[in-house]
Amino acid sequence: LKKPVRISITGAAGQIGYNIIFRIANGDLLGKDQPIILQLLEASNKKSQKAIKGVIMEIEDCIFPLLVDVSVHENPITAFKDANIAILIGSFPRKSNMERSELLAINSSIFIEQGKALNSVASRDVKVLVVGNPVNTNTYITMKSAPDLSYKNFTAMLRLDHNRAIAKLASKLNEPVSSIKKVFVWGNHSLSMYPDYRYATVNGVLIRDMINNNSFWNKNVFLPAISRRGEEIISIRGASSAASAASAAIDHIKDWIFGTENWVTMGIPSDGSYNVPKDIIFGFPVKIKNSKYKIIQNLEIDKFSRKKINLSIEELKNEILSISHLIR
Ligand code: NAX
Repeated sequence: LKKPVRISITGAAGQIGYNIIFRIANGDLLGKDQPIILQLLEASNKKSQKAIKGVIMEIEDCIFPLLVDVSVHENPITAFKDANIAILIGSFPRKSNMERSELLAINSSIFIEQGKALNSVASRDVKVLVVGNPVNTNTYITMKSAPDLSYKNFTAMLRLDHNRAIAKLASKLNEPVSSIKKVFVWGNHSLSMYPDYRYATVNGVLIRDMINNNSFWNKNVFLPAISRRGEEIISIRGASSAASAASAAIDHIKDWIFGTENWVTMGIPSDGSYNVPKDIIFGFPVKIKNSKYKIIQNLEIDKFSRKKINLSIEELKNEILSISHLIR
């Protein structure tokens, strides 16, 4: 029998947590022959700790054969102990009257603490996926708070934006989602993101040729549709994306572990590629082999793309500037 894999999940009683836990326990992430141990972290307040106990009761009742053990924590030091995979979903939600800088400051205290805990107790090759917003900068803070772990252990979720871009192109072209390749999203998981289909193909044919290089559609329909998809779902469903976010997180980690020849989007610390300043967490197109991602190189950056990429860079530099005094 395989050795169980330890998976820590924060914000486990939240919407995304409630979706992802059951899929992971069912084997959707690591396969039907891989035993797992879940270590669930929730905020220490009474309400959250009570809610997570209810989730545990449901997990028990699912009698998942792969689930060897599940534990609840309010301290990241115990929650991340020996973790092989850590999915950081819990974060402080934005209140309507809150400035982005305030949100960043509150969240930085959460992710500094969690980064330090990962640094001291997680497995040295732990794969960390941060989902909680503002996700790029939360990932940066976590990474910088864990100096003994490689920067390559830390990633941010832009996969939902990536999947949304594929879904949109598939419906525009009336083709199955699986036939669409080489779409990806540059930058920050915010309105400044830049979904890029200049290289994308459907059954090997360049999509931009099929739609006559339609820059009007790109600028006025496609880009806003992807960057505003989250808001649109909130206004229609009455709650933010949860099942699709959980699904994207599974796609992200699965590809990271098992590899992919397809281009996928990961938020990763920049190595300076495409003039993105080193270390900032940025959405890049990658391929993955032996659990190591590699940025797709030598893509042409035209004037429009440069402008879009620079917008995300500037935004992220400002986010980091607003919290940098907290992490030194
Ligand atoms: P919920 O508010 O339903 O759940 C968040 C949970 O985190 C709550 O149960 C809360 O008690 C817990 N929590 C808060 N502080 C914590 C801490 N310090 N330690 C452990 N747990 C803590 O939010 P949900 O809809 O699940 O979304 C979670 C996060 O994902 C949000 O920040 C959201 O903005 C972000 N998202 C990111 C996406 C992405 O593409 N990167 C897309 C989906 C989602 O919007």
